[in-house]
Amino acid sequence: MAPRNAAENNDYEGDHLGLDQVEAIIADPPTQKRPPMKIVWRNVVLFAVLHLAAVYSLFLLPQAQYKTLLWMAFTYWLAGMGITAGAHRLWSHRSYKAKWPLRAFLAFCNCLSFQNSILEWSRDHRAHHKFSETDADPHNAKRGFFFAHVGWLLVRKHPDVKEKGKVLDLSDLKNDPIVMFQDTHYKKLVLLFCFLMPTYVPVYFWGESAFIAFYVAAILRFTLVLNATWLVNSAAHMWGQRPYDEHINPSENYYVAFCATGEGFHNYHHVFPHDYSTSEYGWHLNLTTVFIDTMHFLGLAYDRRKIPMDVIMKRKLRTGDGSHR
Ligand code: ST9
Ligand code: ZN
Ligand code: ZN
Repeated sequence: MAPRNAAENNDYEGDHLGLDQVEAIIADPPTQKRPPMKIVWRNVVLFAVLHLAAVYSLFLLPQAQYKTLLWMAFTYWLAGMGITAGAHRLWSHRSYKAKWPLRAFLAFCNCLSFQNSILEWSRDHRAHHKFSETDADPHNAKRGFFFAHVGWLLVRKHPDVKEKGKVLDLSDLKNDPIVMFQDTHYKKLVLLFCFLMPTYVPVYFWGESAFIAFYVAAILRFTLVLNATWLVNSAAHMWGQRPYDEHINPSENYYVAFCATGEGFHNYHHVFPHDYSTSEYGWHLNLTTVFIDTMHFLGLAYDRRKIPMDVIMKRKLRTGDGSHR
């Protein structure tokens, strides 16, 4: 079955700001002064150590067996699918539906990425879209590249995130037993799948040293996936073309799309957040769409939502920057 027309049943958001957002801003305009930031030193230290260890891992790459390098690439892709096809396109946006074996697989992949549980990730991401680039957006890109990239994980959240975030409806996530199981057992699952499993496989199956396997397949791969994801919040909110809406900051950034398995078409995504391809196009620089389409072929994914061409064209002509006409 072809992808479903997401414009049917009024179930897609074609505008950057919904009516409820405009009303919220009028009722409570953003304040210019922000409360002082409360730095979470534990996170600062942990992320600094992680990145130093990742740099150290780069020097170990020449000593790693080629199978370990392939394994690292494969686990990068698995962790990526847990975020892009899982937490993002399936659970945050409901841009397609998945049968339980696929949801279980994506929840497992999501543990490899260690980016907070699906429930927490999706809550923050829904806030990011609903209150985009205001203080209620957890990684508000108006606060600069560093804040949007990683700084937001090093400080307590702005009170608006918690206050305005209360209106978010998370009932669909709370009714998904796979999401709730992952949330309940999150720490153990992360230890097992983000760190132990990626280290154990190269040691057991092709005799790699545990030291190299840990640094390359766990630490370096984890740090690279984190930074590829963070680039969507930072670089893709700053640099690139804006063919769908020139009035918003999210941009079409092909470098980010490449690193983030298809998630760099961010101007399109903020205008049409319910499109399962997060892009006007299908498989172009978009391994995640290839994956979802393959799952659809296997009968595990269905009801993929796609914005019709005429809606996209009208929007480009009305609000785009002219770069894709
Ligand atoms: C990580 C996440 O890296 C990365 C996400 C990136 C998203 C990118 C999206 C782009 C599109 C997709 C691209 C994919 C590309 C993939 C490429 C792959 C190759 N709404 O959070 P707390 C309330 S994580 C409503 O503790 P603090 C709530 O009541 C890295 N309410 O705030 C909550 O209580 P509870 C690993 C909200 O204390 C309470 O506030 N993880 C919301 O200010 C407290 O929440 C870490 O390092 C909301 N949105 O602390 C952990 N938010 O939860 C880092 C909060 O009980 N995090 N509330 O319901 C922390 O340590 C803390 O969260 C903190 C803030 C210090 C940052
Ligand atoms: Zn965004
Ligand atoms: Zn999104």
